[in-house]
Amino acid sequence: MTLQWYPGHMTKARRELVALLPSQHFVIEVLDARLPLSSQNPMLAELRGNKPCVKVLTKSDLADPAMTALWIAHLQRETASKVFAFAATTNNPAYSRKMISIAAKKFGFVYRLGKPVRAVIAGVPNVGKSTLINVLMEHNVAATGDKPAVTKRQQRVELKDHTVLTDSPGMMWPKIEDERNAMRLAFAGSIPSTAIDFHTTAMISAEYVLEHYGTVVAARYKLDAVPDSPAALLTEIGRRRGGLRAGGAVDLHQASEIFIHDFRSGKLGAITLEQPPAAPDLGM
Ligand SMILES: Nc1nc2c(ncn2[C@@H]2O[C@H](COP(=O)(O)OP(=O)(O)OP(=O)(O)O)[C@@H](O)[C@H]2O)c(=O)[nH]1
Ligand SMILES: [Mg+2]
Repeated sequence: MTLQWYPGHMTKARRELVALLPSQHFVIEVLDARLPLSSQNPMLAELRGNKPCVKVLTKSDLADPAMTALWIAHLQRETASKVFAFAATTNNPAYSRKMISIAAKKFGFVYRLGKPVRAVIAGVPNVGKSTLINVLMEHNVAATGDKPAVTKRQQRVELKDHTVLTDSPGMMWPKIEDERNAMRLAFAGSIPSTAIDFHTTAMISAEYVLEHYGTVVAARYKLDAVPDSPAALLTEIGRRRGGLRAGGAVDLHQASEIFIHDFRSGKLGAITLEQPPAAPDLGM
């Protein structure tokens, strides 16, 4: 299944980001902590060039904490001094405020009278960019929502410490090369329901989830054993929750929707969909 979603407004979002970037001191790239690799927009990396970047792994309350720690270490190690990575959750807004401030100082940007530090918040749709700006502002200034493409245009705000932040619309790129990356983005909700096939998305994602979090999934659906295949899992979910079609067949579409929804909302458990490459052995 090929999955492409690059509506016209994203061309405009890209153009506006290109126009804004030269005036920005650094970029705040928001990544979904459950898929820190797949939620990296390669177009953004290209546009950002050498500009310092804070990588914020949002929704960390929904991700596997051990994996998040590995990802932070990986991002920090990979990209040295121009990147500062941390994990964020709306459960701990003070931590996000502190880390952004530390990052700006680490990059050497401090407020001088009349010369604010400027940063743009960017990333793929629905990862929590506008939520982050609300957290940093300490009150709601940007619309948020549990679906992609809520933010339609850039929005500039000024923090108490005079940092000027710009929220930007979620951006995809014209062609997602790796089908599995596309599938993870769909599973996590960065691609709208109208553009995805629920059953295929659930089947492909369930394979990884069963392999790495099988017992968590079995507990969630009160199964006696870990199902031995994605199809078996969806059938069990369908039997228990999705209802049956006329003739007794399981409604797999409905079961897929339940599985996807349970993952997105965290009901499935704290799950991360991809692992960072192993750390190099330093022989110590
Ligand atoms: N559980 C949890 N949900 C979060 C967190 N941060 C954001 N969300 C939810 O994620 C959804 C998307 O948040 P937004 O801030 O609208 O995402 P966005 O990146 O601005 O999305 P677009 O503007 O559409 O690109 C909302 O339902 C938020 O409540 C978090 O730390 N934990
Ligand atoms: Mg937004």
